[in-house]
Amino acid sequence: MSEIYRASTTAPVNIAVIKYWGKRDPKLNLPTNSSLSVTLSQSDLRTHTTASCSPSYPSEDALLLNGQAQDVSGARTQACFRELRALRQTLEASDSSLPKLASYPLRIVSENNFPTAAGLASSAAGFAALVRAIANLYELPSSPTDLSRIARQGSGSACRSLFGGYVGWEQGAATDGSDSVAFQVAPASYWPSMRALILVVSAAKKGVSSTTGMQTTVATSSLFPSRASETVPRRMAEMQKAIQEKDFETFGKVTMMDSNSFHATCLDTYPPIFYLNDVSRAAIKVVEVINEAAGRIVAAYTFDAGPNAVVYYLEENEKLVAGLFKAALGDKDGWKGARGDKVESNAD
Ligand code: 2P0
Repeated sequence: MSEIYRASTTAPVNIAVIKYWGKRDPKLNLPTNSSLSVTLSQSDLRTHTTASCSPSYPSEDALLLNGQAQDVSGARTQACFRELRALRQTLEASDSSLPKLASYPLRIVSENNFPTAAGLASSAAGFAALVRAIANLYELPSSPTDLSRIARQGSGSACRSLFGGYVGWEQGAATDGSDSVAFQVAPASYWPSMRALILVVSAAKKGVSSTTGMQTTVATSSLFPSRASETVPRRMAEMQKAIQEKDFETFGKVTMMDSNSFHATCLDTYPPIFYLNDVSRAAIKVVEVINEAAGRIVAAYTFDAGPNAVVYYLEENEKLVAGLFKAALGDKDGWKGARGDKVESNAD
C-alpha cells in the first residue's frame, strides 16, 4: 500500500467594505483598484478543506466540493496547483530525503457550510482554503502574504481570506502580479466589538458571475474610470484611518457609500447588472431608519454580487440593530434569517 499524505485547514468568508470590481489582467486576477474587507469568524461561514496526495491515486488531480466532483482543468485552479507544486519542488530539490509529493496526484475535498456562489464570497473562502491546505500538505514555509499571491490567481477576493481581522488587498503595479497581495490593516482584537449581521435574502446561484460582470463593467461603464482612479483610492485611505481610530461613523458611511458606488457601476454597465432586489432595498431602508433613530451611524449595509445584505455594527448596539431588523423584515418573503457574527481573530 502506498502512503497517503494529508493536511486539513479551514478558511473564513470575507466581506469587502471597499469593493474589488474590475481586472486589469484577467489571467492573473490583477485588479483595477485596491480593496478592503472584514474577515468573518462564524463557524458556519467557512470552507473546510482537506488536501491529500499519493502515488496510488489515479493520475488526474481531483477536487470534490460539497460532495460533487469539480472541473480542475480551469486556468485558475491549475495556476494554484502549478505554483504550489513549484514551491514544493524547490524544497525537494534542496533536501533529497523529502518524499516527492509534488509529483503525486492531488485530491482536494472541500465543504462549504453557506450558500455557494450566492454573493457570500464562497470562492474567496474556497480558494484560500485550497491554497493553504496544499501549502500545509507540502509543508511550505510560505507566509500568508506569499499564499495570498497564489490564492489571488484562483479568485481575486480569496487573497483577503488568508488573513483575519481587517484586511486590505493592494492592487499593485507590477505586470507579473508580484506586488498584488493582501495585508492586514488590523487584527480583529484591535477593534473586537465589530459585528456583522448576515441577511440571507436568497441562497440561489447568482445570475451574472463576478468575473463576467466586472469585465463588462470595465468595458462599458462611464462611471467606472473615476471609481477606480479617484473614488476608491480616497476611500481606501479614509477606511484605514477609520479602522485605526475605531471611528464607526466613518467606517459605516464609507462602507455604505462604496457599496452604493459599486452597485451604481453595475447599473451603469451595458447591459445593466442588477444584484439588489426588493428585499435588499428594504434592508437599506431599515438601516436608514435605525441610524435616524440613533441620531448617528450605528449600522452600515453592504452588498456583494448578490442580494444578500451584510450589516456591520458594534456590539453595544446589538439590541437596536438586530432587534429592529427582526421586527421590520421578519415577515417579508425571501427573508431567511439574520445572525450576529464576530470578526475573525486571526488567520489560524
Ligand atoms: C469583493 N466581489 O471585493 C467584491 C465585491 C464581489 C463584489 O470579489 O473573478 O469572485 O474570482 O477574481 O473574487 C467577487 O469577485 O472574482 C468579489 P474573481 P471574485 O469582495
